[in-house]
Amino acid sequence: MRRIASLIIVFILTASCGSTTATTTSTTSTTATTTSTTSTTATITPTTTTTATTRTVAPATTTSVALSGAVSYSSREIGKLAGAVDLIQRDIADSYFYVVSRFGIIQRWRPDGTVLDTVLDISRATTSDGERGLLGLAFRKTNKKWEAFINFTDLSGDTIISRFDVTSDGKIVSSATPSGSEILKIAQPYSNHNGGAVVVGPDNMLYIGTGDGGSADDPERRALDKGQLLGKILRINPRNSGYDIPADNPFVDTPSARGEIWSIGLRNPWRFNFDVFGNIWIADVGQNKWEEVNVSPGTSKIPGGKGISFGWSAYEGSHTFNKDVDSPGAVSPVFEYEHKDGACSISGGAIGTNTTTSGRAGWYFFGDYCTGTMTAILTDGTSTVASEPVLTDLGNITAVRSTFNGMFVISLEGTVRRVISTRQSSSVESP
Ligand SMILES: [Ca+2]
Repeated sequence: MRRIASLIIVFILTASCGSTTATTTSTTSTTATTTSTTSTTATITPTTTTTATTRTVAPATTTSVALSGAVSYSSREIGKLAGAVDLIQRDIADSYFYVVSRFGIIQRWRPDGTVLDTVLDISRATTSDGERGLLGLAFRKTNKKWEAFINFTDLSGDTIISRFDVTSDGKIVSSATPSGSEILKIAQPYSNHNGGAVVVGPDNMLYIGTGDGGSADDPERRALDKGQLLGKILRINPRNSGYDIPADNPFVDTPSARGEIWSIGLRNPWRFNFDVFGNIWIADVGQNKWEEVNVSPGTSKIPGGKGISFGWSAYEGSHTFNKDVDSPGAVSPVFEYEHKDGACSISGGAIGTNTTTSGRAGWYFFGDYCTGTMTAILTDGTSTVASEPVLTDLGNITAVRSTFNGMFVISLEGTVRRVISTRQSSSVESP
């Protein structure tokens, strides 16, 4: 029974992968799985070292699911921007990539990586020491009008979310206020763990990942405190300046809770995103031992993560951490990996489609900042059913990002590489 349920979830998550074409393809491969479960495991390595210990999640089922056979990976450098931390395609009708540098610069690149122009320069308004700087960018379209949002650290070290108008041809309008109109400011008690992601959800609301404030071990236990904005995913509806709190946010009626909060219990959700079906995928950076990937199911109307606790700092990954706080019902990660062989900090993340990563629709791709390795996992929604190494020697990986037709891995040294997957022909031929 558990097996059937898990296959169904695999199907749902696998189908959550982008275009209609990709969805159709995954349906086919998943159907094939149910009829020939053991015949084509190929080179997929079932997760052996990262089985989540139990909390609210049943033990990982060790189903050997082979969805698409083996793939091989390669990468190709397309361009460089020092301090690169993000890459976004605004719209399928706009082929340019917006590449974000922590030093306060946003460039537009043609898809071949050549620079078209610099569309934003807030280098004088931000400080980029430590984990600070210009950290994230998102675009939103409302009634045919585009706007852009950035997440950056101001000169006092506090987090600012600001807004810009965007012209129909994709230029960010910053002449009046160079760093945009302030939407939200969050005081940062320490220099590290500033979060950094700013994401427009499938419901067209703005989601913001905030770190727990920094230092180490969540010293003021902020991450599970619903009265504080730190250590959370927030959900707001920006106005031209300032914002409204959506009436359907989970804690708007909870006394002493901040209505902006969408999810709690996060340490430093540096990169998170939604797939096209509304599931949320959060790569949360760990403390001393465990890096983690979290998934929470959702829809386009009620995206994943609503009212969910992801555990920190009662838990680091699925392991008890601060014993003086608890988070009953916290969701365990679907995947975690230990700090060994130099691994230290997860940088999420993109969900593959058959357009971006052939043969790996529905898989989640991420990197580690310290080892420079990239990994792909396939989850059934509660645990990981397959994982495989993708590429190594990628530098200090800051993000893995996807556009409408490509997947990219970005390093702090500035290198942006396109990730290429190639399906292998079947290796199960008879002699
Ligand atoms: Ca967690």
